[in-house]
Amino acid sequence: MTERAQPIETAADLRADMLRLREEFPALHQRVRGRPLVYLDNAATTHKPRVVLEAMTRFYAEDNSNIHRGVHALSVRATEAYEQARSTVARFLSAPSASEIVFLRGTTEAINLIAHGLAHCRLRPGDEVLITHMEHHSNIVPWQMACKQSGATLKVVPITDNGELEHGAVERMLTDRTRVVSVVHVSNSLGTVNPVREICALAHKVGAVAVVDGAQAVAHMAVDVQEIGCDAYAFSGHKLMGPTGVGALWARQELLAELPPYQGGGDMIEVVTFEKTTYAKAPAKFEAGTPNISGAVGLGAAVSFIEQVGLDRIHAYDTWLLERATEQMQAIPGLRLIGTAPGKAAILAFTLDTAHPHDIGTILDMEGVAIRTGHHCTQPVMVRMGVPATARASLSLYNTQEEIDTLCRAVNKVKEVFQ
Ligand code: C6P
Repeated sequence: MTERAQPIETAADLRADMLRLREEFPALHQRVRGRPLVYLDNAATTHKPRVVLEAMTRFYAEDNSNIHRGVHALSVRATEAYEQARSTVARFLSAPSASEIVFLRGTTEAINLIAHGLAHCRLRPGDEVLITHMEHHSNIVPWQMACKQSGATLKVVPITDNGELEHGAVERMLTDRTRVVSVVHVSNSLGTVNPVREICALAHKVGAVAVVDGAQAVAHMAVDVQEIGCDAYAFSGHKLMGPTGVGALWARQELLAELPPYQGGGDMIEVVTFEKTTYAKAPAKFEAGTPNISGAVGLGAAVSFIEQVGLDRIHAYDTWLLERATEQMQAIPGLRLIGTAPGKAAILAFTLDTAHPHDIGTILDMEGVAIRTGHHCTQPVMVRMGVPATARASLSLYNTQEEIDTLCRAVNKVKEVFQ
């Protein structure tokens, strides 16, 4: 059988298709403060397509039951739906096995689990944990806690003025005492895309565990954990068009086997007596209690939605929109973009010479434009960049060129007000 050639999609086709997809997101079609909503706070959380909302409603309407516990039909269906979502997430990350996917509350809980576990089983006084200056607090504080508990030292890779890791710094800072390297894939406050593949290879040269915070990456680029070569990868469902309160940790089988359980309770055990308890194998070992079943189902639907759209196409559209937004924003006098690394993701953090970021956010809100302002849970980045806070517009596949125009018009309005 001869293979039919796929028609080549033009940039205009891609834009038209993304515009069609926008129709799938009910929350986008509303007025805020009398104006059409322009939602540019996607790094904080994304809106949900109809398929995700429907999958969760259908789960509650038809299958609702606890999992791994019942022999009745609904429990079997609920278990199947939950485990199917695990397989979907494994495929999405190109993980070797679904049993390496642990469902948790999100990135924060995933990094806490790893840090807590490594503090117990690997870290000793004098060991070192290497992170970077652009980490989200959820990839700083758990390691500080782990270091405090174990006597290890936290070391921080410096960043440049444009928001990149200092050239050669990771290699320079690794020592034979480095046990963990934990790095953000895409910075939420700078947009920088870190060379995680190279960093993981360097970490492995000194025998360190390589952890990647993928919270901002998964919605914007194809992630293949085997290709990256990390030992653990964490992400949150809600930044990927899935529900809040659910996310996933992928970690190598051997690492999951070595880590102690994070919490004790139902479904994570083999045998319990008052003298001794033996634990189930991963992932059950890390999923004590009734998990967020409908959340996992919703996450599975979100991942399938993203896969169907195609991350290569999403990336191409993101890049197009980011280029336009960057060009337009750079033309606004007194606007400083914070984070200008080459190849950055679709996150535009900025300050204005005349207005505080919170004032920018407030005036933009009056125009129906939703952005985030503040330190974005990356206080060290603010200190490094010499700003108290930034305003941040973060893009998603459903944003349009017209919305970028509205953003820029609204920023100009802020300038007028604060002239
Ligand atoms: N960043 C932002 O507005 P949770 O809260 O667990 O879903 O994700 C935490 C997290 C971890 N790493 C990075 C790089 C992140 O961006 C986030 C969440 C949001 O930027 C809320 S602070």
